[in-house]
Amino acid sequence: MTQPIPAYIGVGSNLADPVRQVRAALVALGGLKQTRLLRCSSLYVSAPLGPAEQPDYINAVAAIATELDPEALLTQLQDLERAAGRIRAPDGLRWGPRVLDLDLLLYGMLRQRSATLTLPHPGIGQRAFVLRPLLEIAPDLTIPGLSPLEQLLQQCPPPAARVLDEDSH
Ligand code: ROI
Repeated sequence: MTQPIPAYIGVGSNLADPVRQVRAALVALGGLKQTRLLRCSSLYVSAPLGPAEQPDYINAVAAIATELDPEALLTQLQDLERAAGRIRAPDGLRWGPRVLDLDLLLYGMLRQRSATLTLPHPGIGQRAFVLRPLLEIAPDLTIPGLSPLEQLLQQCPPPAARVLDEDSH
């Protein structure tokens, strides 16, 4: 039996009722094989990073413990994206709106760079919509190769991220 590895998943949506999409994705992560859901952040709202002519995003981060290897976990995440109706855009439409985005942010302390998967996720240190929820559920986490979370967040460029007022949904 392999030892479960703690991993962090970034969840994002700005189409087709994003709050519902993100909540459903957090539940779905708990249902992945050989995987346990440890913690979920609050939901956060942020303006789009990338082209501005798209709706605001809802983001969250989940902590899981998984016996899947990183590539198998990535495949499972892509299956969930597809099940939610995500269509991978051709290259020209990079950074366009999406129904569901599941990013493998961290897999234990693993650092790797392959054609399919870079860990830690590139951009993790410059995105408030990842750092804020991560700080909420894992304040003491160290990202291999990067400064402490709090410091990264202070230096973070826009867009900012704020907690969603759950009462208004
Ligand atoms: N912008 C925000 N605010 N949140 C996201 O999750 C997000 N995801 C993306 C791009 C298009 C880069 N912009 C985003 O993939």
